[in-house]
Amino acid sequence: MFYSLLTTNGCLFLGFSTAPVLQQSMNMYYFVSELKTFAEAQLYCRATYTDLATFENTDDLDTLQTDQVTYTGAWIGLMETGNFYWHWALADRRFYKDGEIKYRNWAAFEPDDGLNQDCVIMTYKGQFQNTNCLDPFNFICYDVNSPEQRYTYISFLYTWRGAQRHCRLYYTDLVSVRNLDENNQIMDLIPTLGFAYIGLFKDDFAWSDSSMSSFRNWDLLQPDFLGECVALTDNKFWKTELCGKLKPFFCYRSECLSFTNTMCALLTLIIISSSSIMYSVLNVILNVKCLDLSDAYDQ
Ligand SMILES: [Ca+2]
Repeated sequence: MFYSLLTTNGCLFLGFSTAPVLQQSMNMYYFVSELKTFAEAQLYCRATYTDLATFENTDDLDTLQTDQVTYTGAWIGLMETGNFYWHWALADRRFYKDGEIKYRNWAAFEPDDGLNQDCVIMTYKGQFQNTNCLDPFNFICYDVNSPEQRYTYISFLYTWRGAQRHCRLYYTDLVSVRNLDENNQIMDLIPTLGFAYIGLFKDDFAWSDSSMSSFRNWDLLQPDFLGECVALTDNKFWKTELCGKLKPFFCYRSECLSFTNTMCALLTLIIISSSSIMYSVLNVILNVKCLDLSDAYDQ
């Protein structure tokens, strides 16, 4: 039986079996040293590869060659849109079952519209409150490689981004809360009358290729909103820059697209002698290269 399955970055996987097979996305990155504005770089990447670079996790960043990148930075495919959404720092969608990515346990009257209240703390009662990301709080890290101790309460007072940097260095990331059971386990780590940062944050940045990836790797005081486009610096941290500045840039090519193209060529050969209806159906499917996952956003 013919089936299709969305992978974590919204790419379409095609197969001929009843059992779904998950395909890990593998983006290939290309550094272009020619100096261009963000818009020019975007055009170049779309014409030559897939788009400006999208990142889904720290593994993607690890594969980047940044020898030629300076603190001035190189464009990546992230830009400010003015539309704010809540995201979990841990971006891998395979980590969340249906609906879990939207789990929230807001306290009464939260989230409020206070200025720059773009990061979230959990109270000792297990409820979420949004707060300024620069406010210092204790925090809870999640370790995907340590089933016996998945959650660790850290009693340092860090900003949200400082906390995230600590969690990414020693664990996996700031903790995601996916359901009531996890909410209770995480709440139990917070001392009475205390608060702790969790991995929920709000921003108005979106990827050039419409990827839903919530992965961000901001430098400590970023984004500072001096500019609406994003550059990756020599240490692989990100900062906002004026979009008209001339910079080198990173493009990417989605292996998903290469796979789709390969499948298209093969199937065209197979189907050329088959019925025209089957051919049309397959052509439609094969032309849907990357689809939106609309449930990833929560305004
Ligand atoms: Ca608040």
